[in-house]
Amino acid sequence: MRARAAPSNAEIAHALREMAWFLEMDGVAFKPRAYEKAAHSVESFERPAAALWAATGVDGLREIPSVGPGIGARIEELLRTGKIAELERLRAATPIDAFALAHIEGLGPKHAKALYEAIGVRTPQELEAACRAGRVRTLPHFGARSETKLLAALEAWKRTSGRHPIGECLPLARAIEARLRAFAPAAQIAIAGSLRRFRDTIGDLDFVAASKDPAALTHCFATLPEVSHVYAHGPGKVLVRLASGIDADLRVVQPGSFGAALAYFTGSKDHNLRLRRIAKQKGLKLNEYGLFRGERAIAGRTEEELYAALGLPFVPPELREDRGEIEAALADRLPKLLEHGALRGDLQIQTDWSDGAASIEEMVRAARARGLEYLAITDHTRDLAMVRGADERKLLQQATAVRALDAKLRGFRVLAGAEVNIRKDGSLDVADEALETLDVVGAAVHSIFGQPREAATRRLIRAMENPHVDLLFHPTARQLGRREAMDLDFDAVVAAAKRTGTALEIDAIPDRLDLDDEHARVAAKAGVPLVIDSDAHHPSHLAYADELGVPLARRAWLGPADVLNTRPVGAFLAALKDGRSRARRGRSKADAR
Ligand code: DGT
Ligand code: CA
Ligand code: CA
Ligand code: ZN
Repeated sequence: MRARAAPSNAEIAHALREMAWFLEMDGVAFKPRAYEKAAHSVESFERPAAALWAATGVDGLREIPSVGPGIGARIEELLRTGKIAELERLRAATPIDAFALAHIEGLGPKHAKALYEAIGVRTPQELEAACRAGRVRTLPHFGARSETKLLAALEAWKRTSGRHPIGECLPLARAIEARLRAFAPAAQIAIAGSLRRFRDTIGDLDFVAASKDPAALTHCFATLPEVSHVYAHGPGKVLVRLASGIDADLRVVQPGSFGAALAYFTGSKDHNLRLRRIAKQKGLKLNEYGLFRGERAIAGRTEEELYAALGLPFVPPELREDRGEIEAALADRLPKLLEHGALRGDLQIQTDWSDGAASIEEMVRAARARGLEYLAITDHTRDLAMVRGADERKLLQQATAVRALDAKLRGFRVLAGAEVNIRKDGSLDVADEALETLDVVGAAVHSIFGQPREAATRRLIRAMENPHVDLLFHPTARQLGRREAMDLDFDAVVAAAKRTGTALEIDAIPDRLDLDDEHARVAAKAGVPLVIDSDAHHPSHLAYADELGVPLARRAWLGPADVLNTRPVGAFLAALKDGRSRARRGRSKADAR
């Protein structure tokens, strides 16, 4: 038996979100939004809420933005008792799987309640059955159309459920890795599997270790505070479930096999298969213990040694998907990939002028502390009134504030920008005259995601044809595990980006990761420039660009030359200007026709 681990910030945020959902279901005013906001800031708060509370009680919790006395008391209750009584009561009153249903795109809390009360739907599975039986279309406020939409949303949910967004897995895995290291400083320990390859969703966490005392290490792993259940515990192998609902396994091998085990459990399976075939052609045998000629191991201590013995250069984990990397390695033509630390600027930043948590100054300070050289402030515009999106007047006012700050800074540039909304027909929510005055204009879709392919494609192309638009932000508008990418003729989008000199964004905020690796690779292959942004709404979010965006770009085979914000600010702005004049030439040609 082990004492209950204190709820992590992620678990607290989870409970607060569920509160928000249930309260909204009951039609309570204002409170749901307050819980939602608090959940967001708890999640992104640097220090564990449990530690704040342990140090200074409920007052300590109020250091977290958006946590007032009411919500602070709820968090304290959760920390003290492991439960929130009101949440338990709400759950009991409407016994539905709120968390799963909340992940169905287009199904709000009120709809979920109506479905439960009318036909007893409690889970996504029951919802699907009801839709298929045609029972949803007969309900008031639901029609045949919403039934079709719900079925599509359920398909999207099924495709990703059981997999976990990388943004959730990476901090968790790193924390576990650090615990194992602290426990066994002499051992070699590594994260493997899809997480080491930086796939955007992760089935389970894989750890590989080499140690002279495997039993001690497997025991440490099985008794980690994050573990809620041990499926299997053998010599050199442990499979567990973590409290967060994610499975994890650890293999421990002898030091002479560490590289071979790491390569094997990093995968992907397809990449491994190709390696084994190459070994076979050389009369060798490859497995998780090493590369063998007969009984004798000829490599296995490190991955480098293993690839070299196969006659290959080292293949970076992000490329190991059998998407051409084996052929490239055989020809010694692996791409020179973007490296961590290569990004000099960040072009999508929200501040407290719209839905960001911090001021322009605070975001700039945090960016400098990270070693960035420039930042574009791109708050939301008019159509996003809910988050106080700016009209032309407010935009110009903000641009003036940005430029005043910029004039005071030495060795850092802050650029005036905006994240303008792309309307249904591809027009923008801000007049050209106002955009003209900005340094960086990103355009993005924030609503009406379900258009047919042709209309959606035309919509993005029209937005890019505006000569003031420099960047297309989160181009497919997907949300990981929640909303599918828009149905687009992506080749046509890429061609238009090229023609209009528009850069496409890799938005590295964990719930988007948009473009994804495959789309980004297509764009770069076509010669379209990319940018990698954090989409930060909080100073701590600035880390996403390097932490998740760079590996994603590596999975897309991108090098530094493919990414505009690896350039110093002068060269970056020159590239945008060049893009604008290209779009203008395109436009005047169209006018002449
Ligand atoms: P995931 O967990 O679904 O996100 O993806 P992975 O790649 O982490 O897959 P996982 O956890 O099933 O296994 C980790 C690695 O172990 C996998 O990438 C390759 C290796 N592996 C597992 N099972 C097999 C197998 O049957 N054959 C081969 N060649 N490799 C395997
Ligand atoms: Ca895995
Ligand atoms: Ca696994
Ligand atoms: Zn935003």
